[in-house]
Amino acid sequence: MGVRRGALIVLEGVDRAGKTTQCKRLVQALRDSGKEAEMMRFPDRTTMIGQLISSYLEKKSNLEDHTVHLLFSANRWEQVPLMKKKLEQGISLVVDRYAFSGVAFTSAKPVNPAEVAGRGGFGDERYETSVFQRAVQQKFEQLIKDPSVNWKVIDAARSIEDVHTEIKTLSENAINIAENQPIGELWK
Ligand code: ADP
Ligand code: 2DT
Repeated sequence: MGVRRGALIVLEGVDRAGKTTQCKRLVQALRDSGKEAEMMRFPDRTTMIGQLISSYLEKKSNLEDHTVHLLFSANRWEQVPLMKKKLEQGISLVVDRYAFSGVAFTSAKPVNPAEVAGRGGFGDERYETSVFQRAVQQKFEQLIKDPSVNWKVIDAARSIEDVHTEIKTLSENAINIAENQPIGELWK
């Protein structure tokens, strides 16, 4: 019998929902229970493409909307061979944002720029305004209607511990199911 493959576990949501906190907690908990798990995040700002994205997000450079969308996409594709290898080796990947953020953020951009400008907000990076984040949230709500993706909706307005307990249980189930299934492709 071959190695049982790992699961691809993606945490999506608006800024400050607690994704990074929960990804770290989840990887630690999975490891503590003897499972192999690693964390990844997108955008991965460490690569050459990631540095272009980072500069754009920090408003140090401007990029045309389609161009930056494709950079985000390329920034995932450049990691796909490594991700597949790890999954095949039985390592579960806990990923802080993935292609759903790509769709949600780009498609939220038709929000009236005049309305977004000047509103107080979150941090200083591009997209970090409450108006834009509301538009992103609505896009995520559309995306989770897609039955081809195994979505679980988590109420993030609870304590870090309560949210973690739920994510851990759901992830353990997902890992058990994934073990017996071939690696699929997103949106195929
Ligand atoms: P994201 O990665 O979604 O942007 P973070 O995990 O970085 O969010 O969390 C944003 C901030 O909120 C951090 O200061 C974090 O400690 C805090 N935080 C995360 N989860 C919770 C929670 N369930 N309750 C209260 N504060 C939280
Ligand atoms: P972080 O704050 O999580 O580093 O994200 N984004 C992300 C996109 O617009 N398209 C994408 O494909 C991805 C993965 C979400 C930085 C910002 O980048 C946005 C917030």
